[in-house]
Amino acid sequence: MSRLVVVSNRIADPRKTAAGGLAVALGEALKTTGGMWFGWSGTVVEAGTPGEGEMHTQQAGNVTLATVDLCKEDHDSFYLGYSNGVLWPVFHYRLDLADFDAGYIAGYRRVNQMFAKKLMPLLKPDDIIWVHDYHLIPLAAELRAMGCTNRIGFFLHIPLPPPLILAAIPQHEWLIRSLFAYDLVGFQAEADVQHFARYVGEEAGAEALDPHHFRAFNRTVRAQAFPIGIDVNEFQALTRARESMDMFERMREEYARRRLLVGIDRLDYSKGLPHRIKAFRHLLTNYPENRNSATLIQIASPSRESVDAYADIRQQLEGLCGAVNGDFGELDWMPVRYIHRTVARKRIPGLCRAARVGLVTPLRDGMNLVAKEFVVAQDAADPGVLVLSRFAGAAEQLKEALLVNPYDTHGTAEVIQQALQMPLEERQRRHQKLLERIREFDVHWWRKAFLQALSETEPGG
Ligand code: ADQ
Repeated sequence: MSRLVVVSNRIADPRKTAAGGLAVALGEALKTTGGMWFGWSGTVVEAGTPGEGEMHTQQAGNVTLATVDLCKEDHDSFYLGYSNGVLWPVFHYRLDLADFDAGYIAGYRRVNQMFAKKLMPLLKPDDIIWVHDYHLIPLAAELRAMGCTNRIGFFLHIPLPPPLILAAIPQHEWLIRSLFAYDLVGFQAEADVQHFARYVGEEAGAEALDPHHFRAFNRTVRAQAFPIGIDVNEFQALTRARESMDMFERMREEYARRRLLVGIDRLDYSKGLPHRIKAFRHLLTNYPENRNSATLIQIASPSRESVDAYADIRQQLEGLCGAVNGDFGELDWMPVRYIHRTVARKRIPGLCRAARVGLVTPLRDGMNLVAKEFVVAQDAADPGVLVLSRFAGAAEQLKEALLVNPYDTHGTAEVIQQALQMPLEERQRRHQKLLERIREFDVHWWRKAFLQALSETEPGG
């Protein structure tokens, strides 16, 4: 059996169980065949030389963890700059937040070249290489330039926007040409595959050999949707564990006479948090029976705080939460409990289970795993209702959720009211359907489907 080599910007030690579902799934795949996980060490060296980074390897059972340090200049231009200041906003349709002029591209190329240079000598001829996410789009092209003929697959965790949005990135053509150095390119949703197909047809004059094979730049690539899932068994076990049950019971007691809504996100402008608070405000205004009752716990964990757009969204969100609390709060009731800290993963299922409604309303999201976790955490006998943005990749699969347009904050408030009033029988029916689909397309399905498709491609073709 071929060895698996996973490459991602951040890596997780598969021996540590605290890691989330994705790390567990990839760790498990690596353990099955033996393999290597390659990525950034997480260390930023203040005075390092650009394009140079010390490499560290350690053995975790039959998995080698190989990591490289980044110097500050590379971290600023590759990670904060091009990856999170250009690709992240544009791929989430936010051209207004992208910083195209800052010259970050050189750092992005330099770090991808360095990763390829460090990885190349570690590779064996029949290794299967699986590269993850927008930080590393040109990695296969760099490896190919060094003579690598292995099978290389790429999975994009975030959305791919339509051609005319992508075309706003000065290097758009180079980025998409880089994808043709892979044998398989996986996306989260069918919509992303369609955007890819349209881009290569309209901008690169490519030929679609069939719905999943595209020929351009003298290479053929297979492109397909592999919607990522969660580890359902792991999350159910987490739901039944003591920390989670304690959390559930405390919340149930505290909100016995009230209705709890939850939102759990990284504090990111793609997650639609200000829109969500506005919708919640409309709920209290338009449906006064929710006053002194409906309470929103919004956890927004700190993320990428040194990127300006993230500081702005935090300020905006805090203003909106404060205003709702000021206008509607009572001495013994605050409508919004906003928490800007990371909450331990072990407590999240209990919180979800205690909630009558889960609000997952991103303006754009590749998939959104919180939506799936919320469903799995519910008590099947008395389940809460998922209110889900139609612009999350998860909406293609989770049709029995209540789908909303998060930009329409009045419409969203109406749907939240519908969720709060949904009869038990309908809640059970929807929950059962959602759970079945989440279970069928779990994270193990995702990993196997992707690796199976990759192993069917012609290596280096
Ligand atoms: P993220 O944007 O980080 O991931 P998401 O899929 O919602 O988004 O969450 C990933 C994990 O982080 C989940 O397990 C969730 O429970 C956890 N998490 C989120 N907020 C948290 C908080 N405040 N406290 C504790 N844990 C929290 C990117 C893409 C997504 C895609 C994933 C996986 O943006 O669209 O679903 O990768 O491919």
